[in-house]
Amino acid sequence: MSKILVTGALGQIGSELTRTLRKLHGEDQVIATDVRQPDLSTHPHNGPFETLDVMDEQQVHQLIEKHQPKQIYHLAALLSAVAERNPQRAWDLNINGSLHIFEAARIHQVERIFVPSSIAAFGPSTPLDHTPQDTIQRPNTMYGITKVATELLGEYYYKRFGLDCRGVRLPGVISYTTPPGGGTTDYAVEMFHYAVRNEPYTCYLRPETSLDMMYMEDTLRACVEIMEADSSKLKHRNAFNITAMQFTPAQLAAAIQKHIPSFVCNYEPDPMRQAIADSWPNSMDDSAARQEWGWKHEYDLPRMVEIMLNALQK
Ligand code: AKB
Repeated sequence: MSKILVTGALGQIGSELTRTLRKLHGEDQVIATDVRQPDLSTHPHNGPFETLDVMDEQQVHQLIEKHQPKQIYHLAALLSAVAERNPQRAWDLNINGSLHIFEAARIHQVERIFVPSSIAAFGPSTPLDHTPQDTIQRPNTMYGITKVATELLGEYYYKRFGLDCRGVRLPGVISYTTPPGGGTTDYAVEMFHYAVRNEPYTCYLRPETSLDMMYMEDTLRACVEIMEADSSKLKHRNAFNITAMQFTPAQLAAAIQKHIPSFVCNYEPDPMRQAIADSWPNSMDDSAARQEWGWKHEYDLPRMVEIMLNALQK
C-alpha cells in the first residue's frame, strides 16, 4: 500500500479526513501533519503524526523525502475571515505554502495531490445564482485570490509536469467534531452549539444571506472520490464546483427551531464578513462534478440539522 500525507490534519476537515483515510488505507499508511501539536486528550491520533509548517520549504522537502507518500491531501490554509484580517500571512501560507507542496511533490514523484478550492474563488462579478463551473473568477478577498491562484497552479503542475492535481470548490462545511476556524461560513456551525446550550445566538451575517453548504460526511466522500476518480473521464480535474444545500441564516435558524422551538437567533451583521459572503455565490451549479465523476450529495438541510443536534446534545 502506498502512503498518504495530510497537511492541516488538525483542522476541521483534516482531522476527520485523516480518520477516514486511515480507515480506508490503514492507520500507519496515513501521515498526519500540522503546524500545531495534537492535544492527545481531545485528539487521539492513532497513526503517525509529524509537525510541519508548510511555509518552511526545507522541512516540506525533508518530510516528503522521508515518507515518500504517493498522495498528498494539502489542507493547510488560512480561511476567509482571518485571511482578510492578515492578508500578507494568508498569501504566505496559502500561496507560498502550496507552492512548496507542489514543488516537493513534483521532485519526490508524488503521484496525486488534492488541493481544495472554495466558493471564495468567485467574486462579485460572477453570476451569483447557479454559478457555472467555468465562469468569471475575479474574487475581491485575499482568501479568494489565493484560491484562484492555487487552482491555476494545480492546472499548471498537471500540464507542465504531469503532477495529477485534483480538487473541489468547497462550500461551508458543517460538522460537530472539530470546530472550523476563521471562516465566513462558521456561523452555520456556531448556531448549533448555542442552540443546544439553550442560548440565543447573534449571527454576524444578515438573515437573508444565501450560501452553499455541505455536511462533513459528504465533504469527506467528495475529497476521497475525486482522488479515486477515473482520470480519463475528468475534463476539469481540479476545482470542481460541489454543493449539497443552500440556506440563509434565517432558514437555518428556522430548521433548528423545528427541534428546539425556544431557540432565538439575533442578527448583528459584521461589515467585513458580510461583504465577503455577499461576494460569494448564492448557489453553485455542480453538474460538471456530477457528470465527470459521479458526485452526489447525501445530506440535505433537515437531515443535517437532525444529525448535528443529536450529536451535540449527547
Ligand atoms: C470560509 O468560510 O472561509 C470557508 C470557505 C467557504 O472556504 N468555510
